[in-house]
Amino acid sequence: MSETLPMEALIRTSGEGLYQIGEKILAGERITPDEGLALFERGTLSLLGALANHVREKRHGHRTYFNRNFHIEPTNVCVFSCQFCSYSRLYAHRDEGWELSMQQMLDIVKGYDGKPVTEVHIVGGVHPKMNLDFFMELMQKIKAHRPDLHIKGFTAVELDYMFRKAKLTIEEGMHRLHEAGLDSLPGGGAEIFHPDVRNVICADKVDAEGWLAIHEAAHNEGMHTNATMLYGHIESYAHRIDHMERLRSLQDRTGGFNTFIPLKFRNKDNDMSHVPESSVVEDMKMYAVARLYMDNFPHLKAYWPMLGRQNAQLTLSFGVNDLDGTIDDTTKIYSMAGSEEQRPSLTTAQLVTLIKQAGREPVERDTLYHVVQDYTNMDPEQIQTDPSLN
Ligand code: V47
Ligand code: SF4
Repeated sequence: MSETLPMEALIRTSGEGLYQIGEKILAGERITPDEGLALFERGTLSLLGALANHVREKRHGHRTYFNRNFHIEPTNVCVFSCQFCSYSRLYAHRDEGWELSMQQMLDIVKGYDGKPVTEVHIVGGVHPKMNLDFFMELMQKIKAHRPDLHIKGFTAVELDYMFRKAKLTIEEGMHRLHEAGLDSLPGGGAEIFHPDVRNVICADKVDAEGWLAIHEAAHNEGMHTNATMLYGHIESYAHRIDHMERLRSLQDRTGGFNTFIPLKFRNKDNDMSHVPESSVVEDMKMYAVARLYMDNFPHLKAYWPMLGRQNAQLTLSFGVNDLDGTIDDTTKIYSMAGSEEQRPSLTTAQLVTLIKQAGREPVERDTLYHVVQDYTNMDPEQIQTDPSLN
């Protein structure tokens, strides 16, 4: 644990208003939307970092999670036209994109036979012809081949479209996919909930209420889900707080969220390329305030392919306790948006080293945060040379 005395000194000198907020956080009390806004507007990086680190260490010590997963992106053909998306192609231009067949996706899964991955993350564009029946069959076939593989799949945007096309209620659609083998939902499609921003950056897809209703239905079905926020473009701090407040309220009701994942907007080759990207200082403030505001979310994740591995390493001092996974994939959603990571993949040894260099303890988890293996006392060289670990 870090010492509290220097932090108390930091809080005492942080100025009118922030002092009380800091005291509240140290006492384990929830902060209000206005207090969250004050932290964004007036909190220095050192104050926010110290507070977020305090909360993180109180909850998780030095433990830093990652998992071993792979991604399948069924298609980048999409009926929607989000302004920030560098990856999708409209159906009329589908010859410029890709559409994987059932067999091609099963072959990707089979390519991991004998490898110690615990999760497949399935997410893609909203293809007008890939419907609920198609994806139910995919779930069933993946589970028939590898029953222990956790399937985390489909953003609320994909699900909203699928269920409406199948003329099913959210509850019925969710139940059918769950029965077919879907285990949990990733957090994508949330972007910024506030309509003033949403109507500009992704006007035509599911709105905030729809996104939240889908996650609530998944929670009621007994599934866990994640939540994201696309930050660092045209939104204000107040919009970020509004977004986090809606998620925090739903979590109070259901307790079904595992992880909050702020996603840094990247501006390459999309309709928002004129919008500058956020600075590293802004990124760290974002993670720190997320840790302080989202007090009922157990985990805060930095998705390293988007941030770059060095900045992801830095977030471990600003509240983050999860770095997603080894990933090992052909994920294009980020590389096409300008991420440094053109083909995101880290070996377990590289991820363990990254975490240890930040003075933290690397722990491999499964999707639901059960410990698979604790690497704290393992030498990265030993991991690198052990075939069962790579
Ligand atoms: O919703 C799209 C984002 C999300 C850009 O739950 C962009 O474990 C930045 O949600 N710049 C999909 N971001 C991916 C996602 C995700 C990723 C990793 C883990 C999990 C999880 C979920 O990607 C979209 C959108 O917010 N995105 N374009 C862009 N230019
Ligand atoms: Fe389609 Fe998702 Fe891209 Fe929006 S972000 S255009 S929903 S693939």
